[in-house]
Amino acid sequence: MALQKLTAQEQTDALSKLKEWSLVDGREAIKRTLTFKDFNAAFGFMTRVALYADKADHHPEWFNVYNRVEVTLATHDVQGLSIRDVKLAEFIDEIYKQ
Ligand code: HBI
Repeated sequence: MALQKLTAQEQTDALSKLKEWSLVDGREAIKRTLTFKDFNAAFGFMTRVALYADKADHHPEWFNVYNRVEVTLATHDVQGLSIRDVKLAEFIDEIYKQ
């Protein structure tokens, strides 16, 4: 089945579960900022996410400076949010907790 864009209700439901994420102003995308003890930890996190993203063929838009990583998720193919963004956000939350 083709990738579907989340409906407004599905977006609301997803964001109610993804409590650390927020909508990007003026864009159907979600964002979260994560901080780590140092750059090594931040880059290690990014490496884990990168491997997941490449396997899932769904890549984050992100910015890193030292121990901070700002992540934005959206699905270009549907010009909005899809289940892939929810799954990637869940993965990010899971490994960030570890
Ligand atoms: N990553 N975030 C994101 N959104 C996409 O639509 C996307 C992607 N990675 C690869 C990908 N699409 C491929 O399916 C091609 O559309 C580039």
